[in-house]
Amino acid sequence: MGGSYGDENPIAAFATTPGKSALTLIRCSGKGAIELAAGIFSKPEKLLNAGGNTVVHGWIAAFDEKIDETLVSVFRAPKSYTGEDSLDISCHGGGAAGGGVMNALREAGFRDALPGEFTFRAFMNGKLDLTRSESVMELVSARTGKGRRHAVNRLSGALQDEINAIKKTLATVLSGAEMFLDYSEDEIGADPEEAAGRLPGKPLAEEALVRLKNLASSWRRERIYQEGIPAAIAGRPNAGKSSLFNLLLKEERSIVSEIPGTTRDWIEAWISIEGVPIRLLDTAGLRDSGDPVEKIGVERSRRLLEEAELVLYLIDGAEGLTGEDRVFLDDFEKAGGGNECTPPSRQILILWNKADLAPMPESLSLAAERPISVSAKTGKGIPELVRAIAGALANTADFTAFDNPQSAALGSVRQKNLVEAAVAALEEALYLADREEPLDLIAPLLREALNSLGEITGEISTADILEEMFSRFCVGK
Ligand SMILES: Nc1nc2c(ncn2[C@@H]2O[C@H](COP(=O)(O)OP(=O)(O)OP(=O)(O)O)[C@@H](O)[C@H]2O)c(=O)[nH]1
Ligand SMILES: [Mg+2]
Repeated sequence: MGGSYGDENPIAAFATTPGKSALTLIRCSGKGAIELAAGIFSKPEKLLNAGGNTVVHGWIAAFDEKIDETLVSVFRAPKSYTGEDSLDISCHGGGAAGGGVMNALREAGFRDALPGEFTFRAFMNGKLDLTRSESVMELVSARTGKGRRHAVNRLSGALQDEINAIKKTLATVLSGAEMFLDYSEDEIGADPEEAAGRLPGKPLAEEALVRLKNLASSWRRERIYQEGIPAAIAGRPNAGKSSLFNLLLKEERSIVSEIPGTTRDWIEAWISIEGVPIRLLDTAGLRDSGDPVEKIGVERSRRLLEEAELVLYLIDGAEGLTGEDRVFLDDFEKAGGGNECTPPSRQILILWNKADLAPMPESLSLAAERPISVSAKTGKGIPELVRAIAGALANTADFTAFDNPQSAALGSVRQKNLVEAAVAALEEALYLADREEPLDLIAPLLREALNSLGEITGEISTADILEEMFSRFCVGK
C-alpha cells in the first residue's frame, strides 16, 4: 500500500537496524493504530483499554500462529512523539522475529513508513519546529560526543529560541515602520518629508543583524561536526602512508607492503581528534607510473588532495628528501597554501617518517617549519603529530566558541541559506535607512528577512520543501 507524507494512515517501521541483537523495536503511529494492533494481539482488550504511557505484555499472532512475544508501549494522542496514537513494539532481535511482526502489522492494515515520516508527523502536529526536527536526524548520525552535544543543543530548542528572539525584534521594527507608513501623515502628525527614511527602531534592526551574522558564521564549525574535516595522507610510494593511516585508525585497514605502489585506490575512514571528526584518506603514492591502473590511482589522489582541508605529507626518511617531494611541496604552496596576508585555505603538515631507520637531519626545514619526526612502525612521534593536527584544526575553525553548549548555532545548509537570505535583506534595508530612503522601500525588505526566518523554524513552509527535507531522514525516525 503506497502512502504520502501528510496523510494520517497508520504507519509502521523498524526503529532499530534488523540484525543479531537482543531486541528489535518496531514503531507504529497513526489514526486507529492501537485498534489495528489489537487485532493481531493475544490480549486485545488489554491493549484497547491501556492508558497512555503504559506497557502491555503479550503475543503478536497472525496467519494462525504465534509470531513473537512482545512488550508493547502504548502512547495516546496527543502525548506521543508524533502527537498521534502510537505503539513501540519490542520484539526479539534478529531479522526473523521483527520481520514476522512487520508482516503481521502490514496484514493488519499498517503501511510502511516513509523516511522521516514519524518526525514529519511530529512537526505537522506542532510537537517540534523544523530546527528541532532536523536535529533529530543530526543526532542519529552524530559520529562523536561533541557532534551529539551540538545536535542535542538544537533538539533542546537553542536555535529555535534564538531565531524566535531575532524574529521578535525584527517584527517590532517592521510594525513600527508600517505604523509610520499608515499614520504618519494624519494621525501622528509628523511631516512626511521629515519622517522619510527615519527607520524607527533602527538600533534594534542593527542588533538583529549582528545576531544573524553570528549564526551564519556558526555553520562553518557545525558543518565540520556533521561532515568531518577531509584530511589526506600523501607522499611518494612506499613512504609509509598506509602504515600511518592504520596507526591513526588503530586498525589494519589499508594494505601495507614493501612494494611501492601498493595502494591503488583511496581508502576513507573516520577518526576523532580531540572530539573533532576527521575523514582520513589514504591515497596512492604520487609518482609517474607506466602502469595504467596505478596511473588512475595517482590521478584520483591528486584530485582528493585538492579537496582535502588538511594534508599530511610523508617524506620517506629511509630515502631522504627527494626532488619529487620538493616539487609537491612547492606546488602546494603556490596553489593556495596561504601567505602572511591570507590564511591558508588548506593546511599541510610535513612528516619525516621511518625515523626509526633514519633520523631527521638536524638542519632540515621546509616551508619555514621543521617537519614532525614520526615512525609509523614504532609509533614514535605520534602524540606530537596528534597535537599538531589538533593545532591545525584550530586554525581551520574556531572551536572554542563551539564548546559552549548554550550557544545557538546552525545545523544544516538549508538553515544557513535562509539565514544568509535574511542577512542580505536586512543589510539592504539598513543601507536604505542610512540613505534616508522612504520607509515603503524598507518595510518589504524587513518582511523578506522575517519570512526567511519563518522558513527556518517552519512557520512558513511549502509541502515540497518539507517532503524534500524529511525524505532524507532514515526510515523509522
Ligand atoms: N622501519 C619502518 N618501516 C616503515 C615505516 N612506515 C612504513 N614502513 C614500511 O614501509 C613499507 C611501505 O609502507 P606502506 O605503508 O605500505 O607505504 P605507502 O606509502 O602506503 O606505499 P604505497 O601504497 O605503495 O604508496 C612497508 O614495508 C612498511 O612496513 C616506519 O616508520 N619505519
Ligand atoms: Mg599505501
